[in-house]
Amino acid sequence: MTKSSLQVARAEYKPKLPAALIGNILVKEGAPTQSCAHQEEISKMFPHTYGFPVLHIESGSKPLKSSAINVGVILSGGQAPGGHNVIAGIFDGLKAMNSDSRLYGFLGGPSGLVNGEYIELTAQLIEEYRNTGGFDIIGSGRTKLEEQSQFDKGLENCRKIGINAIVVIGGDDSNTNACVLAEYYKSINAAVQVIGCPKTIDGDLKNEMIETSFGFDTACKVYSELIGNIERDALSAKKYWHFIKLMGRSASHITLECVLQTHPNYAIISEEVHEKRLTMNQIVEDIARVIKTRSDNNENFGVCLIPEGLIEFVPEIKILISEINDLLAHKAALFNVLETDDEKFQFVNSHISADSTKAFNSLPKEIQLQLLMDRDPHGNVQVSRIQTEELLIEMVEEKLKEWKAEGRYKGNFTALPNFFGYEGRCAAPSNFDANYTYALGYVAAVIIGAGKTGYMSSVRNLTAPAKEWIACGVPITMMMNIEKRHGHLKPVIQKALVKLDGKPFKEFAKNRAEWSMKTSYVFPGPIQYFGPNEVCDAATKTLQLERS
Ligand code: FBP
Repeated sequence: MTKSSLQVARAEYKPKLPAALIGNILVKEGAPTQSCAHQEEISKMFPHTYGFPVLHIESGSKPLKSSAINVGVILSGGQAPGGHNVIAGIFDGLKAMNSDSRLYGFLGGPSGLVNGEYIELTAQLIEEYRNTGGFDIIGSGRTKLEEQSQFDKGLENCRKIGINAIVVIGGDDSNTNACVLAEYYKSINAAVQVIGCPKTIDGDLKNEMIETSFGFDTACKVYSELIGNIERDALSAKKYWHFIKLMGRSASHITLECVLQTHPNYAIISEEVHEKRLTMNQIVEDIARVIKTRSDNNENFGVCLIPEGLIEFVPEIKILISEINDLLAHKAALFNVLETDDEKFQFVNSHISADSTKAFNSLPKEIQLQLLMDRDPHGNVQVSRIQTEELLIEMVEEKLKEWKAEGRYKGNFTALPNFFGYEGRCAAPSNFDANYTYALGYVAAVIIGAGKTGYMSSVRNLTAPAKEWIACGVPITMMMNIEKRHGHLKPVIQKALVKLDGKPFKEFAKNRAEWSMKTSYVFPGPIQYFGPNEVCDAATKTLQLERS
């Protein structure tokens, strides 16, 4: 493949490592840990991996050496900038401990482990991918690893290849599965370690020990650049309202971060919708109110940000989706033979509650069909395929028409829909993500070298310069609680939603009235890879505020 000039220059970038990972390394065990909730239940479910100590990785007095280890790496779920650098970090970390160690990549996500599809990740191959975006070195997939038969097949494949450790690079669900896999292998003395790495642009895998998931920084910077460009266009032309949906399947961290970077006129945060139990009609009225007030000031333009997960947080639609989920899960055979849209709508309407029927029939046909589309392998509605931005434009238009007829609104409303998601997931990692991911991979190798299993690689103190970052291994069970997922109680890593009493949301809440009326746009411009530190290396506003 032909390389762009930036790719060639970027390949030379040497990610900065925390000082503790350079030279002699010491792995120190802290005190035993507990899960963040439901300690009794979780400890019973994970008898072999529960309560492990945090591993503190510090500068030591002698080099960390290991026997030759063969490691298999899996990229799981949605792409996130920096995945290739995690792999480079694992590779360099393993080789630093023993030059005979080898790294393999399972192809196409977790299914590669089960089906025994893999390649060796050689120095030469990895060289081609350093500091690049994407997961294309081995590909990713969303196969759920949860059945014992899958674990057994995976083990058989590891034994055939001679693999002693697996690194799962994934989000909360994939790391939950990594923990279950670690527990199972330990319980049968399989001698295969399992380590996780926190990945997802959604930013919802974070807690006391994980300050952010990788990819969030770069993706938000890409979206903010695009939003800033649109804001400037809106300000120049003064004739459009831009409704921009942003990725983030459940939590609204991406939307909130982009709000803080670009100061749009309106933004919805799903967690607030949930907390205040706002109906679709209330959301629409509030957007229309801002449009009207701006229009009264002769400003018939603006920018409105919408998190893609919104639809699942609106109370009446949340109930509707859960009823449709149950219906599609339990009566799939009957539903799948229906041919026409009308047959499908009739079938749904005759199986859901009266309130949900009302909510379903209030939606335009396209959205109704989108709600009936296939679920992902984890049973989630594929919210990135639901055109919430179009839905809101249509509903706001209707509301403004009503107000016009009543003489309350005199402006012009022309809206354009946008969706930013895939534009950011494979961008070349920012300096922050390039450094962070390389360090996460290196830490994963050190944890493997220390002979541990059931841990997640963790790098903290992320608003400080990279050399001051703190490296550790965190027992995955420490992040677990019990949640109801698709009708069953399951041990899962707690998903971090936007906290309404957290500093990032409060910053938005403090300024939103002003940002909606005065045009206070900020234009962040494209990610810079070369130049002054304050331009190139800054962490997200979310991280800066959370750690301030
Ligand atoms: P992960 O949680 O696996 O990192 O994926 C996140 C995400 O990018 C969401 O923001 C989005 O809703 C989803 O993936 C889209 O998935 P797909 O590309 O499989 O349609």
